[in-house]
Amino acid sequence: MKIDISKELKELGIEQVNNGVCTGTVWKKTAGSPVESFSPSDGELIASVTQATAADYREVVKTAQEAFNVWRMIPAPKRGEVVRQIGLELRKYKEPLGKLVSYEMGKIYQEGLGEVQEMIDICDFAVGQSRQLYGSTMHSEREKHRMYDQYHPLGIVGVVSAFNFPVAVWAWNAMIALVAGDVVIWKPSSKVFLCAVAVHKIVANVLKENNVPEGVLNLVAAGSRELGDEFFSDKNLPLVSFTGSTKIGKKVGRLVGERLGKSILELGGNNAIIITPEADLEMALRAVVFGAVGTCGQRCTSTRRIIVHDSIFEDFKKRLINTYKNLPIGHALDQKTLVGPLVDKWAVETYQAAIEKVKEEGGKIMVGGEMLSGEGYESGCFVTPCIAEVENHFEIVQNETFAPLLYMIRYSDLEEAIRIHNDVPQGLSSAIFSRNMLETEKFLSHEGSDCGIANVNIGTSGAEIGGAFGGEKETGGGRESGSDAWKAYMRRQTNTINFSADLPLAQGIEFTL
Ligand code: UN1
Repeated sequence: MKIDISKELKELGIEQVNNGVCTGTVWKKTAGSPVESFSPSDGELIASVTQATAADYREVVKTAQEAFNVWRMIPAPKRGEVVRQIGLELRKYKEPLGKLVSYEMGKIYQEGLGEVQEMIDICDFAVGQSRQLYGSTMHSEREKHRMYDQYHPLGIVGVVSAFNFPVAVWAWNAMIALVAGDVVIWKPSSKVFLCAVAVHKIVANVLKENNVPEGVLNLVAAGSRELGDEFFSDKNLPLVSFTGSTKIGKKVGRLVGERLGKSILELGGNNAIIITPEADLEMALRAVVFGAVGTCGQRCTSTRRIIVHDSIFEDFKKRLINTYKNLPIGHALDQKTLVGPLVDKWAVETYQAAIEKVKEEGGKIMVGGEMLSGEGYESGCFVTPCIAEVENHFEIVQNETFAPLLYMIRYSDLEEAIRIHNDVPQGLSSAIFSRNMLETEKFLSHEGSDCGIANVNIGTSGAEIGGAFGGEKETGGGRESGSDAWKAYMRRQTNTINFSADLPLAQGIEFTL
């Protein structure tokens, strides 16, 4: 199937060969090697991006530093006004950008649109936040003293985003960073450079109109060969927000930690849904299927495991298998498709290797797991989503496979279900389906889910931007997006002011000269 998106590419300003470095409105011709971007839906070459070199990066850092000195002095609500306009501009480009996300990354168009909507939503959130960068005041123990804390801008925030959310993750970080008075250098995944170029073309209109200095929003499109450790070790970046695998995240945490920088790590998940006998099974079914096959199983919040009560296990399994057999798999931009391709052939190989491992360890494949070929599947990136009956302790189950591979596990009492649920190294998202308050409250209590996100009668993926997003254990502990996640993008300062004629010391210490 051929779907032409040349009109959208033109609207977004994507050329055949694009520069990979931008400091806001100025694009820089770079000397790095080009990266060609192919659509996993039809294997067609979309366009290419010339990568930044380490020298280009250093230049960008200089521009960003100068920009920070100006940007931090602009009042936060005025910074919010720029973000408000970015939100309006994104609304104008929602459809073409959603299409490019879908075509370059492979998620279905509905999810592409949803991703741009997340960008718009975080802009709205950040505008409000720009007037709410609240500190606290506290009563001093000393007479005629006042204490408070306040939040100051941090500096340059490095944002590394993964291929699966080519635009939204940047927005969660960048829009909050902007209202916080920070400047941003974005290093996107090399699998989806074009999406990043398109985003920068869109925001350039707003930056130009508002005379935002060059260096406030920067793009450095460089793979790890062009620019690897230097980015994380760079003392010029007080904060690095990294989204990606646990394996690379551990290295990032180490490199940033060695220089005592701050990091927000948003790493792998191994998200599970507990389905109790008191669940609405139709609702649970939709949630599980969307969670497991949405974005072809390539969300960090994708449902990887379902822990189902013995009494409903066979019934639920039957319903799931039936649904899986009828899932429309195809081109991500075909409106009928519910399951698009995996991001590339390498992902297909990883998927197949995982399925082999499941079998080796004694798991039972119940449906799917094949690579598709023939008409409509020429790109070699299409697979049938798989369900396997397994035991939680299998090594493969303990690891995140970034593909539509769903594990079914049985339980007989809720304590056991929660124990199985928590018995993995990761701790991102989790859910329970039940209409029994005693069960759901237990799941949300201290002895319940150990994840950063815990839902009731909602699946594991598709979190709203208003909450803090992130997870515990090997998920890295970072929080992005809503709630008070903004605090990580600022430095806190405690201030004590003496308006008496004396100098009383805290803790009642006498020190007379
Ligand atoms: C990710 O996969 O890195 O909750 C982010 C969700 C989306 C974000 C996922 N809002 O599924």
